[in-house]
Amino acid sequence: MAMRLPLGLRENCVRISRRQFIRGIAGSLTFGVLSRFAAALPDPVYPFTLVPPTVSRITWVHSSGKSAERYLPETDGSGCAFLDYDDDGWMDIYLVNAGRSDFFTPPHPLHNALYHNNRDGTFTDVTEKAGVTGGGYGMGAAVGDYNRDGFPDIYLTQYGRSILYRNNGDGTFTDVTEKAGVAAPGWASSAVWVDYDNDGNLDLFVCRFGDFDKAKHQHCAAPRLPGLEGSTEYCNPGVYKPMPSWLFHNNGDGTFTDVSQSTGIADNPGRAWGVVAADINNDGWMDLFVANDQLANFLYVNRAGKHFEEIGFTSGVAYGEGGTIRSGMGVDAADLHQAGWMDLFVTNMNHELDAIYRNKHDETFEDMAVPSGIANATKMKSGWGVKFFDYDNDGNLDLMIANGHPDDLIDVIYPRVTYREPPLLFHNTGKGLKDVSQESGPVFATPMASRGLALGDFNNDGAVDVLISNNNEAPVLLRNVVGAQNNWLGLRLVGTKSNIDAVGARVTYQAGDLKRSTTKVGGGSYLSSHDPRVVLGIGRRTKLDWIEVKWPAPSHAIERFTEVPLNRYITIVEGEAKWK
Ligand SMILES: [Ca+2]
Ligand SMILES: [Ca+2]
Ligand SMILES: [Ca+2]
Ligand SMILES: [Ca+2]
Repeated sequence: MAMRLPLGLRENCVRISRRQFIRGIAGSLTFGVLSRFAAALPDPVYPFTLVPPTVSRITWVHSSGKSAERYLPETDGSGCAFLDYDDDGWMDIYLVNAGRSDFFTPPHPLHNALYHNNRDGTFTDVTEKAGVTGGGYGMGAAVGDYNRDGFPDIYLTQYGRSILYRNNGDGTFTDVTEKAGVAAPGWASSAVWVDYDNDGNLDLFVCRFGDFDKAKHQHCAAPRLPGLEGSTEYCNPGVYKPMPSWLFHNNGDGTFTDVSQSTGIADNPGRAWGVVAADINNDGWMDLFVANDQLANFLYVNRAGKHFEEIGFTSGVAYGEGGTIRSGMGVDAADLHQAGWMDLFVTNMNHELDAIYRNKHDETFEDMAVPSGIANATKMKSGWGVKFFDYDNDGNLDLMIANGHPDDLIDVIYPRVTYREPPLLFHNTGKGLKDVSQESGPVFATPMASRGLALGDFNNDGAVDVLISNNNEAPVLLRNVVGAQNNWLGLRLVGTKSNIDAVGARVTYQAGDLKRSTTKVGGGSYLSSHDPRVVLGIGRRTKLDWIEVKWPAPSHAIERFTEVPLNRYITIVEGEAKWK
């Protein structure tokens, strides 16, 4: 298949090589000549550089099956994931494709892609051998070790029927969907693994979008504008009836029970796109924040593992300014303000503004989008994948958002909004988030039809890299080139009493004057899954005085470590009182 890189990135590859070329020349010149050279050609270090497919060997390209009828799923996928499927300590990559469905018959077989990390910056496609090709119209991936064997399993969400791939531990996977009972028939979007009832096993929450199939497809005529005569546009998702999401309880024996009804999840029909699991009220029970399209967002507060109370409206996270319904897509949660409470983020469409909700410690939130500058930066953009992470390892959480308008006719319909949009990068100055996209180089000036965004340190240098999946285009792998300039410690947390992936664990650390706390949330972003490791950044400080791991329920154990190394990954197994 021909490689279709987003247009701007072809140019960027050339620009990057030219800069590297100049660096090469400069290295061979005398110091005096070098300084004159440097003065003439300022060469800023941008935080992320594109790893082109010629280098990464990731040549897989997403095909959405775009049709003249403009069936809605065509423009909403697909997602991506970082996971270490062979447990060799190096993050591999999974990419989800569209495929056969009632509205789409691919002209040639489409498949998802599992890329093995060769530990030298290149990847090898091992999809066929691994047996994770998919086969339906794929949407997203949620990775979690549901059977606690040390090998991460993949839940592939699809339009039609989703698939649970159990990792066999030998480089292959088995489709165990039927036995497990997690098919979730309908249009599944994002999913998340989280232990909602604190029994130590990872349960599965699956977002469901509205009631759509080919027979229910609605025809939405494009506005009568020159060039669009007789065209169909992607309908506003609000035309499709909302449907409830699914919650599956992990029985611990390879099977799951659908508890959507008994836990109250089924009482709330939605058009769910993104989900993140985090304990928003610090009561030890993991809650769920769900973004809905053209509907109030849901905040499911977990009442002792028995019932989820949906408090989106009363908590202040359901709507935009003045009670407007927005097009929620991606979500994330983090203790941005270092107050010990989880704040929330939602990406929305152009003119709706993304939302950044500060936790007020009483099950209510305040949207800080305007005072934080998030509103201004996201005003004309349509956001999907989003994640908080400390990309420069200075100890302060930063933020990246993947963008792109869902309607491919929007450039004609609304001249100031574009179908392809560049991602946004926000740097945390210590006082707040600053939009640094403009000064962060070609990646953040390149329009893409982005959807998924996954975090993962693929080269194990402690600088967390980013994978962005684009609709009907090649994915984009971004290497972080600034994170390793600061000092860091990477943690792989392995739960024994608590869930093995340590979802919900909280790590507090001190390095001299710097004290920070970071929480392992479940999921977040859009249709995507992330490197399960936690990286603690300490800036230029040269020693970590101590780290403290608070394991999630049921143990709630707190373990403190004082003699820890820097600039490498270590593994901490719950209850072993030592790292390795
Ligand atoms: Ca690996
Ligand atoms: Ca497993
Ligand atoms: Ca809670
Ligand atoms: Ca930072």
